[in-house]
Amino acid sequence: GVVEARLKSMLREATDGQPAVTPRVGIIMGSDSDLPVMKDAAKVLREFDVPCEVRIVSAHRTPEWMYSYALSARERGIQVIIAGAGGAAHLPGMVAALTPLPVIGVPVRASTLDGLDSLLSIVQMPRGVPVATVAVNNATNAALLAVRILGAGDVELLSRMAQYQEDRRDEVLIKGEKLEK
Ligand code: RP5
Repeated sequence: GVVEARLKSMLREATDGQPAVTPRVGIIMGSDSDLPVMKDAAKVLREFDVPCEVRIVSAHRTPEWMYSYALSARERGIQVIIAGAGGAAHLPGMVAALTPLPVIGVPVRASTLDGLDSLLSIVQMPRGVPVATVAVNNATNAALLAVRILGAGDVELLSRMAQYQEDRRDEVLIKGEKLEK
């Protein structure tokens, strides 16, 4: 039926549908309702000229697709995965269990419990299967961390990160100066 066809096309996408530029970062999230938060990660990566792909991958609603995505990410050239989810946020941990790639988890604040549920679901991983967890809704930091990870083997990217930090510092200093006047 319709669902099977959709599932098949999604699974195919994980292996065939390669974009022209090989994405280095995979941004995935449990639901399209996570997109308003997770789009910040794509924005930061664009600023750093790091090619990424954005996909809805649900650990609970599309487990086969999650499995296929995580297992194929490495051979498709993905180097870091950013995974956002809310509530019973199992996606980042399950993906980390399936791939040797670094996984950064973004706890998304769901409608109840203020995101504490998401945070604890993502951060409390068992020894041996790490997920680098950022603050609730902080997809920006997830992308910045991905840039730093990639920067460890990419001098050009690391100097861009140093420049980014200088720019942030200058912003604060300029604001401080304005206050003093
Ligand atoms: C999680 O459940 C998603 O990551 C999302 O944060 C939350 C709610 O999803 P929807 O019911 O809005 O699709 O799986």
